[in-house]
Parts: sequence; C-alpha cells; structure tokens
Amino acid sequence: FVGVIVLGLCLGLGLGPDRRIPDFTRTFLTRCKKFSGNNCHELWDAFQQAYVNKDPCKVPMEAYDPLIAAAPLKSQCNKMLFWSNTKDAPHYFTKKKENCFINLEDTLLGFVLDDLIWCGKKGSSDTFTTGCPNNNNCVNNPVHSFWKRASAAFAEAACGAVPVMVSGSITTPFHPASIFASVEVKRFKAPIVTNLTVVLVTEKHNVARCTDPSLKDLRKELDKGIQYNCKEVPRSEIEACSSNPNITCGTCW
Ligand code: C8R
Repeated sequence: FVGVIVLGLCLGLGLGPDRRIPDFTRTFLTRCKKFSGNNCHELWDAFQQAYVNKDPCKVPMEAYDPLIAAAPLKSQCNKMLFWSNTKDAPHYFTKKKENCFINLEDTLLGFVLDDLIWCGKKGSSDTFTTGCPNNNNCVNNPVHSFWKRASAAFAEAACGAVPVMVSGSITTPFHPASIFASVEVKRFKAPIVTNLTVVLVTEKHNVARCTDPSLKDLRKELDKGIQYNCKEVPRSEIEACSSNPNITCGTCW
C-alpha cells in the first residue's frame, strides 16, 4: 500500500517516465541507448532535421546525409548479408548465427528505426506516426528515403564475399524498383567486393530459378571483377542449417 502511494507520488511529481517526451522520441532514444549508442540525442537531432517541418512527399534520401554521417558504419568483410523481398529468412539466419552475418538492422540506425513509421508536416515541429505517406502515395517519403540512404551506406561498407537472399516465390526475384537493385548493387565495388552469391530461397510453390532473366540483369549490372554465382536453397534447409550449432558460418549455401 505504501509502495503504491510512493509510486503515485513519484509519477505525480514527474519522477517517472517523462510524459512530455512523445512516444516516438522515447522509442528512438530507448532503442538507441539499448544498442549502446553514446550520442543518441545528437542522432535524434540529426534524424529530425531530415523531415520535420517539411512536406512528407518531398524528403529525398540526401536529407538523411547528416544522420548517416553521425553514425558511421564499420566495414565487416564477408559478414554483411543483403536481401530483397524476403526479410524473414535472412533475419532468422543472422539471429541464429549471431557471429556470422549482420543485416542493416544489426547496425545502430537500422536497429533504432526498424518497423517504425514517421513523418513531418509543413508548419509544424512535430513528428507524426499516423497519416504518413507510403510508396503508393509518393516515393520521396521520410521512411522510404531513410531506408534508401541507410542501405546506400550499408552497401558502401560491404567488402569481400557478399551473399544476398532473394525470393524464389515471386516472378522477378531481382526487381528494378527494389532498394537492393536500385541502391545497393550499384554501390558494390571491385576489388573491395570480390563475390556476390545469390541465395535464391525456394519454397513449395516456387516460381523463379537461378536461370531467371532478372538475375541475368543482376549479373550484367555488377561491377566488373565481382564474381557472380547463384544457388537455389529451400527455405527449410536454411532454417535447419541456422539452428544447427555444428554448422559454421557460410556453409548453409
Ligand atoms: N533494407 C531496405 N529496406 C528495409 C530494410 C533494409 O535493411 N529494413 C527494413 N525494415 N526495410 P523489399 P528491398 C523496409 O522490397 O527494397 C536494405 C523498407 O521500408 O523487401 O530490396 C537491406 O540491406 C523497405 O522499403 O526489399 C536489403 O539488402 C522494405 O522494408 C535491401 O535494402 C524492404 O523492401 C532490401 O530492400
């Protein structure tokens, strides 16, 4: 009973979670600190200036340049895992084999902003989390532009052998409008990147194979000097391999 009164008093006196901090800001800062970011307030300021007080359909990826500059990535050769249209298989894999590969969501900014929605409005200094445009409304929206800019930085840091998991369940596994095709592939540079392995994740109702024309396009677009290969791997095999402690990094495909 005394505890309840003390808790009530603390909250009343504003000693509990600060109610003046909006939920979105709180989530940003909490996740940032959890990731052991040490300049979280500085990052929050750099993040906000990209979209606050702007038309939410006119936020280009360059708006996030100061944010990206404030959270530099270190290049981790042979460890970075890319994907397109198949978010769960690569993330399942990286979680189970923690020291083998990282996704963008295993870096500070990717971790902080994963699954969040945000935008600004002209004439307001607030961050909104509802009524924000998505790609069907306009492509230069704050969320999509962030992922494009962060993906550009992630791909620029790639080096050595680079795997990409793509989906065999769709007709165009290498889709020109995807961030992987339009942003990341263009930034892989030989001789820093030596190999690109397409892991085509197949399922029961598979439609695409390694011979798919879109993958021929991918091969053509690669910087000369980057070796290309493609492997069809059933999703069940990736899942079994991810959970098998006897199998070390990279041998799942
Ligand atoms: N990447 C891009 N988008 C990301 C992302 C990420 O790491 N993480 C999230 N949550 N998102 P898709 P794609 C969000 O068609 O376009 C990087 C964004 O809102 O399945 O080829 C990553 O390094 C984005 O619009 O894949 C990866 O290699 C969708 O999820 C590619 O880019 C992803 O849409 C994946 O991007």
